[in-house]
Amino acid sequence: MSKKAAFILSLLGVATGISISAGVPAGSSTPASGSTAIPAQTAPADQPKVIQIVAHKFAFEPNRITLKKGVPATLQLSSRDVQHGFYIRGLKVDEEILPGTTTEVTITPDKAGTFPTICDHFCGLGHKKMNMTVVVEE
Ligand SMILES: [Cu+2]
Repeated sequence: MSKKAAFILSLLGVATGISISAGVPAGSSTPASGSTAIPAQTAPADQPKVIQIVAHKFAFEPNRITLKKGVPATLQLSSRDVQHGFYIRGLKVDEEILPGTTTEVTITPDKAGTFPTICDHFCGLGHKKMNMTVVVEE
């Protein structure tokens, strides 16, 4: 009885092993070949716009940026002093900005509007006033 159970289990194990090993190479090879072909032809047009934002007590520089709806943009966030946050509620962006590193986030706004952006990591007495504006144009 236990031998029979072990036999069934081993069959299941083999079957599972086959389906996993067959699925992984097929899935990973398709995107890899696709992404090598794209940069050669359309890399410049597809390159997201890069915007650098520096956080410090108690402001962001620049304190207003403009993006386009549906167009990807890469935000490079850095801090001049302590840890800050970067929270755009309306665009579902929530990042930590650590001193000494650049936090990169690429967003593609799906709606136009004016989005208040705040530091959501307490950084001192002026923290509550630390904000900027992200404008998304249609
Ligand atoms: Cu803050």
